[in-house]
Amino acid sequence: AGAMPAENAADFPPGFLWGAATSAYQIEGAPEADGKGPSIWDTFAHTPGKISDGSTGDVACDHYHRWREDIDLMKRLGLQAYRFSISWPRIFPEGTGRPNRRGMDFYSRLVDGLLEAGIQPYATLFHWDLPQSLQDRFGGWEGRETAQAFADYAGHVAAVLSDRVKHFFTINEFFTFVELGHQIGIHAPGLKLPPARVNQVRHHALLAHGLAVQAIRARSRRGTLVGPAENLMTCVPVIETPAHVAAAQAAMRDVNGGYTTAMLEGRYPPRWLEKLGADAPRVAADDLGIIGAPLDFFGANVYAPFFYVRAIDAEPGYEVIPLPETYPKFPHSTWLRMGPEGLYWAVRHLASIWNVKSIHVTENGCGTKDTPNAAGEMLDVDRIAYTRHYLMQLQRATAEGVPVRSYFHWSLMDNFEWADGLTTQRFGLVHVDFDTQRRTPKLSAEQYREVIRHHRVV
Ligand code: GBH
Repeated sequence: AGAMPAENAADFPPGFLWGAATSAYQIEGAPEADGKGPSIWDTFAHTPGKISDGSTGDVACDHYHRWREDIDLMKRLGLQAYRFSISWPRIFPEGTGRPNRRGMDFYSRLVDGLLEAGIQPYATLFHWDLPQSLQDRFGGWEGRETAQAFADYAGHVAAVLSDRVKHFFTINEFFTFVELGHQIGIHAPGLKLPPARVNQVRHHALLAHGLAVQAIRARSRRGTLVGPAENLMTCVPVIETPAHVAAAQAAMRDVNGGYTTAMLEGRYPPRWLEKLGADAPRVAADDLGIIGAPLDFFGANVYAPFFYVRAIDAEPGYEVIPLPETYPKFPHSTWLRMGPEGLYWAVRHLASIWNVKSIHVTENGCGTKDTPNAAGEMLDVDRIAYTRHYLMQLQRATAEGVPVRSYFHWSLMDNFEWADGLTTQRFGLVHVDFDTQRRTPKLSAEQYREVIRHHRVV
């Protein structure tokens, strides 16, 4: 027993919150209920050939009707917080105009149910399900009007919910819907625009975030907190010495130049603009001030690191090195790989480069197949190992004083994994049988419950 670690050495800080995350289109179903308008994801998923297994989000987890049962699931896991997203076309069926009371009531009931269960609600305002009408009328994010429409919607939601919801995330993962939706075309709206137009889309999305921060502050209760939920492209110093760490910081600011750096510095870094050249976006006089408005917190979705980085003498003082091949790729994903130290560096960089004072890990998790064994159990040891290793890195960060307030596992339950559909890979702690809607906690759910109970990695 003499060799046991100190009693509290592995603990997370007091008050650190444990949660799980989902998003509206991925779990709700009920695309026409209570006056909801169509979103670009309804349209995209119904376009033949876009979703690998031919599925859609028409039913998904049927959470719109089963939310009470799902809150019970959260209770059984011991969750202290739940991050969900609000479907914009449920609130404004055409993106603008008169709010749809019945759509809002759904989220109002959900929030009440969470609070009754002792679970803190964290609401994301945009997780990619843009009202189709905005796509049709303004060219979606190509139109500056969409940024203003988003702010009006965000302000309305905050006015209604901020008596009960304290944390609002503006936009989830700019990079994914901008690049995958408008450049590569594998996400809604499925466009392959030339660079100048993609850059304008990106700028409007950032502007939407900034305008929404203003609108939420103007219309919510005092004490309401707002920030983005962004997937950082995390640069890991190849060796942890001051020179390589500084090189990784410089690389970090450049590779995240179009998103995180713009929000946290209120400017596009010079090397980023240089790279865009003549394709740089049109930027109105006040835009970067709006985009760079001070935030209450930063939400980071972290799945894998992007690069290793080393210091070199030549300009720009750093060199990007591919990740080790021994950090395996997840077999059912094109992009997901192991790389736990990415979580440590993501949050450390936020605090050390940009002096962020409050960080939420808004997503972290992995996609697997999860076939039941003969006894019907899901022994998802890949998820267990993934979570353990990433949490050990997060714990190190908190022990060093990096101000991380919470961790949200992606995802509470298996759901509609965008272009991969319902069945190609599953991200849930809880298995969902999409024929019967039966929910079955996987072994990783038991692990996560014990993490929460012990407030340390298990
Ligand atoms: C998150 O994105 C999403 O927020 C969530 O909705 C989703 O279900 C979950 O993760 C699992 O996928 O195609 O090579 O350009 C995950 C992070 C980062 C994944 C960017 C897609 C693009 C890789 N995303 N990545 S590539």
